[in-house]
Amino acid sequence: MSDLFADQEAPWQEPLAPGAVVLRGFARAHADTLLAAVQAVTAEAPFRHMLTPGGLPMSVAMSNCGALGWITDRQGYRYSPVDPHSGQPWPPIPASLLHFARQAAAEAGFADFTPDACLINRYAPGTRMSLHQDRDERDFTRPIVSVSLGLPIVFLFGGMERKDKAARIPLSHGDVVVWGGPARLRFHGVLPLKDGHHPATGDCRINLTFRKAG
Ligand code: MD3
Ligand code: FE
Repeated sequence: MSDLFADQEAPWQEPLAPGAVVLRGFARAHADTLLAAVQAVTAEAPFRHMLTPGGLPMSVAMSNCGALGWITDRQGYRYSPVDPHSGQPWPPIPASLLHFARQAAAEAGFADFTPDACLINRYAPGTRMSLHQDRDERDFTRPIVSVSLGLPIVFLFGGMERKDKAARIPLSHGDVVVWGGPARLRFHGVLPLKDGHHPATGDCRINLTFRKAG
């Protein structure tokens, strides 16, 4: 962190690119509430390592809440109203999470954001996510709101093509990023999580992404 910002109070906005803004620390004051909601959801729909279409388990452990959940298996990537682990609908998005995501989107200039899907990613040390686009949602005019909790990570923010050079953006506990407009389909990923301990999450990082999928 630059000394220039050492006396700046969270939250503050850091534009990344047209359509993309980091709300530094926006979730910090709500972290315990958000993590309690994650705990409640994952008691019903446990974290699991889904299989990629190629048959390899993802290194990220995932769960979902909402009317739709993002899944992958040998059949491919898609949204499903049912948790394949239980055969039951995903747990609903807790009101506290829904309210938080709506506030964050509004802060970034996207009024009336009502997500119907919240993907919950858990990173253990060594876990990474390679460059990809999020394009399984129906309407790319809706933003995605992402929330980082626990251990910090380096986020890769690429361009519209896989080969485009990716910027490295450090994301830490309480940071929220809103991706909309022309940033919505940019390639992105994260570098491997480094070992560490965080008071809020222990030895992992939790990322929430709120989406309007259907
Ligand atoms: C930029 N998750 O779940 S969140 C994902 O940290 C995903 O768990 C990462 O990429 C994570 O799909 C990154 C930030 C993010 C999410 C969606 C985006 C960045 C995005 C969609 C378009 C552009
Ligand atoms: Fe993504």
